[in-house]
Amino acid sequence: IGSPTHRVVDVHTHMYPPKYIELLESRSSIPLIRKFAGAKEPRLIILPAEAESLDKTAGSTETSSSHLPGRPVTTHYSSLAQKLHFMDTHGIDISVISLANPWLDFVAPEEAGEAAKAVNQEFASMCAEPSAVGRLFFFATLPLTAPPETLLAAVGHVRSLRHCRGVILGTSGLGKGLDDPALVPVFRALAANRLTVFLHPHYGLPSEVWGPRATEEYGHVLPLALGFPMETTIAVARMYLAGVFDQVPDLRLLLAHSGGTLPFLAGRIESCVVHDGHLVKEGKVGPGRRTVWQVLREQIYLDAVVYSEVGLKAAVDASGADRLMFGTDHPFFPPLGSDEQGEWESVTWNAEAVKKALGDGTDAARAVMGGNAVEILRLHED
Ligand code: 5CU
Repeated sequence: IGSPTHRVVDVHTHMYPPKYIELLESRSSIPLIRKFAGAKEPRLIILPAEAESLDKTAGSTETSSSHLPGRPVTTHYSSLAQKLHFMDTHGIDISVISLANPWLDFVAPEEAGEAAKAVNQEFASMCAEPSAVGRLFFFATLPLTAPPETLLAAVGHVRSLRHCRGVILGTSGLGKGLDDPALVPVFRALAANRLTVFLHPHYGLPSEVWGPRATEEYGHVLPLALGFPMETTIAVARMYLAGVFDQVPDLRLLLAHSGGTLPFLAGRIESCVVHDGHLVKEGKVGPGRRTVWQVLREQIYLDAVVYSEVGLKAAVDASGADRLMFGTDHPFFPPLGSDEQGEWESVTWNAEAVKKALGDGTDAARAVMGGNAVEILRLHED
């Protein structure tokens, strides 16, 4: 896909570095990595919806891998050489790697600061490897469970790391979501240091929503296809309603999965705001109010990980083609019927969606495939 003048950049691509893998291996409740008798690779079990099937496996003799909870931990999760091979296979020039969910959300407050330092240092070292220089940048991880001073110190630490361009953040914040006033100083510090926040879901929706048949019969489809995007949508809507974007106008958010359902639902959010008697009475719907549409075009970027030109066109219409950036979600969604060392159809679907939505070889398509990321994340500065 790439050429010397038109870089292809993957802004949504994860890694679990060795220290983090060790941490997950040492755990007995989710998130964890566990070996199962008869299975070649250990399994990574992270999603709340997977905890139920983990419990069921405990009392079962079934060892067929399609019945085991989670996903196999292959070299794609932690190996730098494998990441570079994946990039080469798909014509990706530059990747902005990030720790995958659930980051350090579960780490005890007194351990979180050191854990974040270790993980961020591992990312910094990977990006500084001779084979990776100029090809890898990263979004760092914050110790959100740590005391406020440790958390703010972590922002200071990551801003000094040469290849760091932002931080990856889940939706739980300090435990009360991203509309928590206590997070505003953190957002201010990130904005002041030009660190983009890559907002990524993990928790989905409560498992009752999926009904009693989901665990046995529907696999990962409902939590991943619907729970993840709704979680992101709700988190950003809450930030908008709390006025976070006005309080921190320099804050820049890159939303995973093309903003969840935000491009599709922004009009409905707007209508509900304007027709809410309570908000109107409180003067929150006055002439100075920035609409959700404005915030989408001024403070929000979207990745292009939506697998279809239909969703991608909505993202372009909402945020503009100059705010969209290609991504793969590697190492998630490997091909199940072909060699993992070859092409991944999950990647091809996203690249095809860009071509179909914006035209093959157009300036807009090239911008989404890499030009936007180079500018927005300053990837020309090594
Ligand atoms: O397959 C999955 O569970 C995931 C995940 O957990 N996180 C992600 O970014 N994509 C897929």
